[in-house]
Amino acid sequence: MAKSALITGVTGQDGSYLAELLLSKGYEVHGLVRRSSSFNTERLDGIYQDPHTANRRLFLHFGDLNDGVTLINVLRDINPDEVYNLGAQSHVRVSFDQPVFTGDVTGVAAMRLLEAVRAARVRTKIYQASSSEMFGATPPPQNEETPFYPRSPYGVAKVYAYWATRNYREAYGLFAVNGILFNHESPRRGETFVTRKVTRAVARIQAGLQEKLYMGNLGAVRDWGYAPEYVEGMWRMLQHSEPQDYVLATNTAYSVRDFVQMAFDHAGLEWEKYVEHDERYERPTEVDALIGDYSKAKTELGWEPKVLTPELVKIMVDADVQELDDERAGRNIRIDS
Ligand code: NDP
Ligand code: GDR
Repeated sequence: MAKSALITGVTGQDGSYLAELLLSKGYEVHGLVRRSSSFNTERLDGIYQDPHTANRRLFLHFGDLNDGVTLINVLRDINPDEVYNLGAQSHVRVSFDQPVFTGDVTGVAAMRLLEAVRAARVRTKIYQASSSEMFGATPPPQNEETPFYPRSPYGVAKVYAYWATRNYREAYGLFAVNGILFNHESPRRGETFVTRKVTRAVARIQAGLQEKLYMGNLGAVRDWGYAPEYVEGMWRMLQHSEPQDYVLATNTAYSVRDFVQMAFDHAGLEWEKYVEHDERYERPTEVDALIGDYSKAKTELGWEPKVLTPELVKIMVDADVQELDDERAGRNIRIDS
């Protein structure tokens, strides 16, 4: 029989790529979707199946990570083999504006989901979307043994969710794992994260639609990989014989300034002419440098990144240029299939 999976955060960057991956592997895929006053399933357009389609394998359920009763009901109805908890308030800067809300949906909701699994009495494997932001101020390189030192309400919430996951693994013998993922990006990245903000601006400046790009701290160093490869790593963690926690990263380091320069260069533009500083994009406490050591995932899961940051920059700039061309030509299609 085909395996089934429930994905929270299915409408997000990673959720949409993971849904595609699991469908390609023959899974029946269920996604939790928040009710919204406008469509929020744009990233699923490529795989959406009308409810009247015969032999449908993608199912969307209204639900919210802050609503435990619905979580129990959905889990009981589906009885999934695998649950991927990708839902979160995932923006670090915004977590300083909405710290308690972020603590609830990004932190406590992981515990709510684990409890829902127990309450629904389903035997499922569980993936928790943990983050390199948990390492925060601890200097690189960071691996599974590196101590946590979060620097934002988001990071604090993710540490809570990480320990909830480990505790339920140890206390109840659940197959529950943490994927500690370093930044991963794609043409589907939310428009306010730094990579997409930059590549979108490059496309718009090149087209004469935008004059300036206002940025925060250009000195921060990040380890940027390619999202479709990271969702493959999530899946592999749940296929391993033992539940364990893994870092996924590229083990390379570029500053935000490097990223900006590469993106403008790719479009034949001089970045210094367009980029201005705006302190509103600074954070009260910053994470200076994240560089991941993924050797455990390489040895035990055979996982390795192929697309590194310079190629990622080109993929994202090209996609934003194409998207703008399509918009302007009235072709309302997404190009990052
Ligand atoms: P996105 O911000 O693109 O997606 C977040 C998803 O969570 C969206 O589907 C969103 O729904 C959903 N969501 C938000 N609040 C709730 C809620 N209360 N109930 C149910 N769903 C909710 O994130 P990414 O895809 O980039 O990341 C996926 C996960 O991985 C997140 O947990 C993130 O924190 C974590 N992570 C991401 C990394 C990265 O570099 N991308 C690195 C490490 C960890 P809606 O569309 O309605 O807003
Ligand atoms: P991050 O991603 O905080 O690493 O969290 P983001 O792209 O928001 O910031 C990366 C770095 O860029 C600096 N920066 C700016 N950031 C934004 N968003 N906007 C700006 O204008 C800007 N200028 C400079 C930031 O200060 C930071 O140093 C992401 C999220 O996906 C999390 O959910 C995930 O857990 C981590 O990656 C790993």
